[in-house]
Amino acid sequence: MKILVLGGDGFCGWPCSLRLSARGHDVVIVDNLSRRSIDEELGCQSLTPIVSLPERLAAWRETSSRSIHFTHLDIAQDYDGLLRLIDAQAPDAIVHFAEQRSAPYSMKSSSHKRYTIDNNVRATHNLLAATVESGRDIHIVHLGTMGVYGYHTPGLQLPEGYVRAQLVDSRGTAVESEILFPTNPGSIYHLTKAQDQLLFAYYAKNDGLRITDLHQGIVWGTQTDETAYDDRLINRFDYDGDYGTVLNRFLVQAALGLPLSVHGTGGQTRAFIHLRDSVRCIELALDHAPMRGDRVAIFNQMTETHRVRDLAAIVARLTGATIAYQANPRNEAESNELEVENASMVGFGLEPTTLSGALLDEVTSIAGRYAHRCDASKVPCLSRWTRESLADPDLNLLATKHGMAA
Ligand code: NAD
Ligand code: USQ
Repeated sequence: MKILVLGGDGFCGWPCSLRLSARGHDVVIVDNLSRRSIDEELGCQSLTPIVSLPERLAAWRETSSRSIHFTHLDIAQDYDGLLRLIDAQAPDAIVHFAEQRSAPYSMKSSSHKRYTIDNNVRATHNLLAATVESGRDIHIVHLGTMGVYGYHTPGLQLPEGYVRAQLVDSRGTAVESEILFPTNPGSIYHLTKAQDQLLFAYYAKNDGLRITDLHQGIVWGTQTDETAYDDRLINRFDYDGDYGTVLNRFLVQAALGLPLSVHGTGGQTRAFIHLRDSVRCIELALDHAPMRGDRVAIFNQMTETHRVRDLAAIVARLTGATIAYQANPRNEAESNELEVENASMVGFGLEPTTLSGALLDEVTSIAGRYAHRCDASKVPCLSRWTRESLADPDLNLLATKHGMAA
């Protein structure tokens, strides 16, 4: 297949591009390198030393004898460029990772909120409109998030996108219906993914686009078989307070001898998936495209759930690290239950990789090997989500300690 990978220089997009290329697909990466610019803005680099995208692609050519092409394009800003690219490349499928993906970053200030909404909603809408305008039958695979469902203990197993509902009007008349599970996003970032869902539903209905939306949990791990071939192919590893996700952050904190930063009670339960399984799921989604006229195919892309404080306990046991409970800078439920259906991907052949000592060792060794590159002042989470948290004395103390304006 000819496949465009939008956002193919990122944490999930890079290993996915390599895997698809290794499987014999003709891959074109499309990226505006905004994630690398955000590194500059935040004054923080990936823990792992990632080389420039042209160097990455040259290394892939050398090690695999396969070529991946790159187009530098902002898909949110350059609609005509995107349409021309789709016309010129005539892809069979487009995998869409190209969005601002950090919830804390999206909540840092009004300008970060506006950027996240503008970038993500326009990126997705431009892709859909350009696909229709191109007149081509392209399977679109989008990376969405488990966070569209919200984290509020709904009291049922989260279904894969759709739920049977009984709607009751003011006269008590009940109507049975199957609807998109009501969204309950917890951050501006998650809100953009909820918006994406509606855009997909509309374009599938109105234009017959073939769309798969993958509601993905938190991705942990760093390497896949392909990124481990050569040091120049190494994947990005974010550890900072905005982009670092919880388990990867705990592993870096342990490697640096810092306490593991648990927000609030640590009773938050979240869905997780290892990077290797994430890449595998995208292959499976590409192999199981919906038919024209089908509704959006929504799959939950996660393999297990964990409470934050239990994860901290596992990492502490493995590494001897201590745990520090901190005031929560986010606006989220202190504690929630989470039960998720993931039968589709398992039915397609996913063999879930679950958290185990061996896998954690792999990530710990990355964290240990590159700990010298870590800037400890970038570790604390300082993005505060509410006016109340801006006034919180504990959080202000943390911010002052790290030289940030309180
Ligand atoms: P990332 O920030 O590492 O990668 C995103 C890539 O998209 C970057 O290379 C960036 O430069 C590019 N990009 C952003 N806006 C663009 C635009 N307008 N035009 C062109 N390129 C643009 O993020 P990631 O962790 O690889 O996540 C990829 C996708 O998967 C995101 O949509 C994210 O919401 C979703 N996701 C990620 C996780 C996770 O834990 N990392 C979990 C669930 C879902
Ligand atoms: N947390 C801590 N300590 C930390 C960092 C985080 O306790 O040092 C807590 C947070 O408060 C939150 C949980 O850990 O309760 C998860 O936070 P996270 O930063 O690991 O993940 P999140 O913000 O939810 O976002 C990540 C990705 C996002 C993706 C999402 C999937 O950045 O792109 O969509 O995971 S999901 O969580 O399923 O919505």
